[in-house]
Amino acid sequence: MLKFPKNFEFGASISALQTEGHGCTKTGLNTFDAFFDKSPELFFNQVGPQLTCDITTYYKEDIAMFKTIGFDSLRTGFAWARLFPDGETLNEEAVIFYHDYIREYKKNHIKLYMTLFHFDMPLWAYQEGGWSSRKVINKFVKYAEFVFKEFHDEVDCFVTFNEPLVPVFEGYLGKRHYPGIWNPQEAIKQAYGIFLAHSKVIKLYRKLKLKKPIGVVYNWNYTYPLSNKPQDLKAAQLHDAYVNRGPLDIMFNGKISSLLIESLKEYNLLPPYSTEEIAIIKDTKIDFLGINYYFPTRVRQVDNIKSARWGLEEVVAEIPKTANVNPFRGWEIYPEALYDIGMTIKNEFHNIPWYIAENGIGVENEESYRDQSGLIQDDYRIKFLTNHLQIIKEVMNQGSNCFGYHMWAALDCWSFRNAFKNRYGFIEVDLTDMSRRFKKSAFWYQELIKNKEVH
Ligand code: BGP
Repeated sequence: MLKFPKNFEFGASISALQTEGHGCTKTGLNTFDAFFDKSPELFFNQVGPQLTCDITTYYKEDIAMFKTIGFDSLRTGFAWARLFPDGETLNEEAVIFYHDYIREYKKNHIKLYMTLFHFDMPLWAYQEGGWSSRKVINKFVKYAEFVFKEFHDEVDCFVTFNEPLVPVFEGYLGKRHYPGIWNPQEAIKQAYGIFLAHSKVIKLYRKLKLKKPIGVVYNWNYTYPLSNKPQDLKAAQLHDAYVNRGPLDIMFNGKISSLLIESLKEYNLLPPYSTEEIAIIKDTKIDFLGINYYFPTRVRQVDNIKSARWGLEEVVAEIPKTANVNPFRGWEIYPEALYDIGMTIKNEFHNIPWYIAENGIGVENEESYRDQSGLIQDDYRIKFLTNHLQIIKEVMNQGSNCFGYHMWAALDCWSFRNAFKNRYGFIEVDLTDMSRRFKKSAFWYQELIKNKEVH
């Protein structure tokens, strides 16, 4: 049995785009709408982001169910395109909606984390150049300022970005996000823009002298070398510098590691920041760090590198044949990485308060696990969570300052490209009539939260 401290927060996370759809108020289009419009065949069962689980209609019922499970806290977010559909004009209806929505969490005593940006770039912002445009960054800061002034008193914690580099990797080096092209130069420019936007928002927050904690949520797919060969150890360092520790160092400590600088210089990709921007980035201090953890990355050096256009082309990620893998999502299951993450935060990031902002397992066809009473017997989820919580407790015992755990997701919701293929929730959503129903794991989590004990 594992006993967690009384004030350890257990909860779950969701996001605006994945739960709101286009219901309830008018909303501007975002890049996923454009992506779906252009290539619906790329989305599982051709289901786009317009509907999702429609939390804007069902939020009272949903939040009541979250309360029944007993969540101490929950993270969702604001949709920039809903609040400012054309980037300039405020959508008053959306302001009313968010007040009602947030108050419902308050009424149910659920501490609320609100994210400003969770992959949902308004289409106008993309058309104006996305994060590589200073104009877009300034509009993002204005949107943040509005949110802070309007909602500060009701929200408990703010998050600037969820997984800041994922839209960059998936949009400019992969196919899962818009525009789905391969362009490392543009990817790097977009990434630099995101770091700057994050720092500018924090600077504004400090200037406004707001007191609620503000942080960032980073997906830390902890890097391991596939072998002990020196070239693979080097590949792991490089991967870490580009993907994990490097970006965190910029956002957290305001510094770019020398390894990253060397590699960026080699490929002529050094940051285009002005002196003033560098000063803003250096000055950035967050209050907490959220970690999304699903899987580790195991890497080796690419054989025969010929004409790499950026450092990560020197590195390849592979899942060993012996690894334990979630067959539906193709992600390795390796809870032990949480120990390494927690110790790295303790030793290299000033032991800042951190929490698991997302962790969970997506499973296809959960219908087949339904018992005679109709309950989905998701024991695989209970096992997955137990194994991860065990490691979290171990690293806490070593003094790492972890204060909470949010499971992805509070309820089944729409996922980028995968739509409703893999289900993640404690609560199932029947898309034919939108009815909700607890899964077995919800009752297990309810018990766990009540006693702060994992059996
Ligand atoms: C994270 C995202 C979430 C969620 C989760 C599950 O990267 O922050 O929004 O979607 O992954 O991944 P997926 O939905 O792609 O299976």
